Amino acid sequence: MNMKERVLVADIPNHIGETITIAGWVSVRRDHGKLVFLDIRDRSGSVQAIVLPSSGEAYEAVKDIRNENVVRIGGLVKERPGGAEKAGSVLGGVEIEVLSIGKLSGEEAALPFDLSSPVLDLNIDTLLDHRTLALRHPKQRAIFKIYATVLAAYGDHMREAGFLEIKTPKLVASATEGGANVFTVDYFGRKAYLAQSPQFYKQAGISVFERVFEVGPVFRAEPHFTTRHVNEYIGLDAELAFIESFTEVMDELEAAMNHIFSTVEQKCQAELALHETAVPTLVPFPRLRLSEALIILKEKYGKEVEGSDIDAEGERMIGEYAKETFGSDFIFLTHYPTDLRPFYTMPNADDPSVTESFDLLYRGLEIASGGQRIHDFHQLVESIRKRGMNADDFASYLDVFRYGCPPHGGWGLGSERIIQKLLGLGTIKEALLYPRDVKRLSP
Ligand code: AMO
Repeated sequence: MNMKERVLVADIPNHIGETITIAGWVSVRRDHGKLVFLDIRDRSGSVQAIVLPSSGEAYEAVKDIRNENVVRIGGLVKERPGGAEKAGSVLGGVEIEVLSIGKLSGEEAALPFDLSSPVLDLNIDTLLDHRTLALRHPKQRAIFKIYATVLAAYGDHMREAGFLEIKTPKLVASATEGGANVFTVDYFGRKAYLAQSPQFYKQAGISVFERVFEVGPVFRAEPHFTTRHVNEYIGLDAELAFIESFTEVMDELEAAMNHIFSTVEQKCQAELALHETAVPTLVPFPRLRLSEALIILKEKYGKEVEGSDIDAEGERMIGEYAKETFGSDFIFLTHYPTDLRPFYTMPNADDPSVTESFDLLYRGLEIASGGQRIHDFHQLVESIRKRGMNADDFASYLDVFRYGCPPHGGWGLGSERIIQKLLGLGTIKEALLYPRDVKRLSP
C-alpha cells in the first residue's frame, strides 16, 4: 500500500463521492443478514465501513476478518443519512462502501476479552497482563492522550516561566532521599543506585542556570502494595534560585498546576467525557500548616495520628476538609517536622524543629512535595552529620555549595498521580502504560 494515498478517518468527510484508501483496526464487526458492517479505527477516529454482497471479491475477503485485525480498505465515501447522530466515537455523516479489503495483520484467534463494549470491566491483573491489547480500548487510550497533554502542558508552562529543561543521570553513586527505598545496581563491579529523584542534579542545575526543570523516570524500591505507589514513575521536577521564601516555590507550582488543568480542559473534552469527569474548578490553593491539619483531623474527624506525621487516611480527610471549607480540590500542607524531611531541607529560622517545606494534596492524595533547600555549605554538612551520615559520601554534591549556590527551592510532582486523581482511577497503575510493581516486571 502506498501510505501517501492513505486518508485518515478524520479527513474522510472531505472526500465524499471519491474512492479512497484507509487503514486501521477493526473495532467491531457486525453481520446483519448478508451485510457486513465494520467500524474501522485509526489514530484520528473511527468510521463505519459496509461490505455489500455485490462487492464480490471484498465480500469474499471479509469472511476471515475479525475484531482487532489490522486492515486496508479501498472504498467509496458516501454521505450517511442521519449518520451524524450516531452515538459513540464513530464518525457520523459519512460511511465507506468497501470495494476492496485486505488483512495486513492479525490471526483469527479469539480475543482474551471483549474490546468493543463501552467499559472494559477487567481486574487489574488481566488488564496489565494483556496491556498492549487492553490499551486499544477507547477509555484506556483516552488516559494516555490526557497524560501526554499533561506532560506537554507542564513543559510548555515551565519553559514560558523561564525554566531550562535538563536531563540528569539515572545511574547514580548515592541515595538522595535517604531511607531504604533505593535499587542497587552492579556498575562494573561497583555499587550504583537507580536515582530516587533528580534532587542533587537539579540543585546543581540552578547553581548554573537559575531555573531548571526535568521530566524523567524516578525509581523507588518500595515493597508496598498500595493504589498510589509504583516502583518506577515519571517525576515532574523543578528547582528555582534566588527565592526569599518557600512560598514562592508554592506559587510557581500552583501556576504550573493551573496551566496543566486549563490545557487539559481545552484539549481533552472527549477523553474527559469518556471517563465521565471534568477538570476541577480552580480556586487559589489553600495553605495550611501540618500541625494545624493534625488538630483539624483530631477535632473535626476524631482522628488521632501517631507522632507528628499525617497518614494516607489523614490526607484523604484533609482533602475533604479543603473541598468543604475552601471549595478546593487542592491544598498545600506546610512546615513538616525536620526529622520527617530529607537532610537538604531548610529548617525554619524561628523554629528549627520544622522545615520550610510543603506537600501538595489533590483530592486527598499527595501529588507533590518540595520546599526551600539549605544552600550554605557548612549548614548542609552539619545537617548530613546530624542524621548520622558521612559527608564524604556527598563530596561532589557538596562542591555545588562550596563554590557558591543561591538560595533556592523546588518540587517533585508525580505525573501519574495527577492522572489517577483527575480520572478517579482505582489505582495509579492504570495511569502507566507498563507499570512496575513488586510483582510485575513484564510486559
Ligand atoms: P517525594 O519523595 O515526596 O519527594 O516524591 C515527590 C512526588 O513523587 C511522587 N511519588 C510517587 N509516585 C508514584 N509511586 C511512588 N512510589 C512515588 N513516590 C513518590 C509523589 C510525590 O509527591 N526530592 C523530593 C522532591 C523535592 O523536594 O523537590 C522528592 O523526591 O507524587
